[in-house]
Amino acid sequence: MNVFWFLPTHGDSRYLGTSKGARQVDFDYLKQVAVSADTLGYDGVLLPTGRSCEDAWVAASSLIGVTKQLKFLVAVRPGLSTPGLAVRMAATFDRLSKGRLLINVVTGGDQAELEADGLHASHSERYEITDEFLKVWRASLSGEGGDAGYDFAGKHIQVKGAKTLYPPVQKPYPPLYFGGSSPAAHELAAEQVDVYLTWGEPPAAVAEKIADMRARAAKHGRTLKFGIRLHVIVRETNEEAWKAADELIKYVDDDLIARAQASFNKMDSEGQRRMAALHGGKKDKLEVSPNLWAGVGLVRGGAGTALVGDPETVAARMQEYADLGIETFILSGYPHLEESYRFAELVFPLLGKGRERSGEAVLTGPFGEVISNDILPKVSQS
Ligand code: FMN
Repeated sequence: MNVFWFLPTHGDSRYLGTSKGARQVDFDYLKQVAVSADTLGYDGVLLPTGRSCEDAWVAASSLIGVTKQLKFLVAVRPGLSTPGLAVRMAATFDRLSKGRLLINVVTGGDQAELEADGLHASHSERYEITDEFLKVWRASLSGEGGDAGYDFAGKHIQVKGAKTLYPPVQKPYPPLYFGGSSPAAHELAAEQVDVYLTWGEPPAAVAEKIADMRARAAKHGRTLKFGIRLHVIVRETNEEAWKAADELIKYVDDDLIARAQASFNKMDSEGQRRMAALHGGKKDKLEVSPNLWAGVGLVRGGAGTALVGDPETVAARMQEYADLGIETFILSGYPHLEESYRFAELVFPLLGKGRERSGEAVLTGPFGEVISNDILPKVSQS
């Protein structure tokens, strides 16, 4: 099981929908979250992309030097850059970080946002562009075309003699992750990506998606890996966890929910539509399957569900998804710094994760606050 955390480049807070308890997301804060994730033993961090975030590439690059093993899942938006530029950025990042880049291919589901960025294309055209972009991206990083370089003449993208003089560390290229729930997205992922990502839908819906993706991939003679993006609200008891979920949205009122949902409804993202359908814009029935809570999605676009419960419950729900074929869990909690610690402290031992458990960190001194010169903290058995 790979466990990733999330870098909150679009803001962070203790409560949703209010500036109360919010914090400045500047370099020092991102550095704290990244260093925490790295030292705690998370496998990687996801950086989102879009108008509402700091730029993912610049933010991730700034954090290479302060982290040691952490991988960066950085978004590429086909259509906003040429494949040649994207290839060079990826190869350089991978070289400078010594092989710590993962690519999240984000086609985008908000036409107005994309038009503001200069991309004028319908949902299906955007997937055509992504398809062509990835063909060029993969071929040129795989060295296709040899010394003469790679040529491609597509409907949207044409390149002549594409070459990568400074190749990435990971061969043939940093792994491609991808999320998208429309039929066009599934078809593209089946043919071209390495890891298919879904937002945190109930296990039965995730099982259907995985079955569909596996069947489509098989037609191309391929197999895929799978990942899920979820928030998590874990506390020592179930009761405390559900109380924390209520607290998280205590400043969210019906007016704010209606405005947020109206804004998300303008998008043409099938994934977003599926997220919104889970709660229907209402606060009264948010546990949409056991321990899966849709409260975050009332006012947050994209990933809108959280696993809620005590450590054993959360670990068991994760195992349920793992049994379906999910290998990578991309998690987050508010605020992201404290919750990265809380999750690692409470759930990593149950998952066999963490630096101490992997034998990477050898503890040579007392663990916990020393009580006096001759009394050390009791050694916990869990
Ligand atoms: N869309 C963004 O605009 N920015 C992101 O950072 C982003 N990250 C995503 C992460 C995950 C795990 C998933 C599943 C989706 C993400 N998306 C993001 C949305 C998809 O990339 C996709 O563009 C959108 O869902 C529209 O495609 P669809 O209609 O096929 O669902």
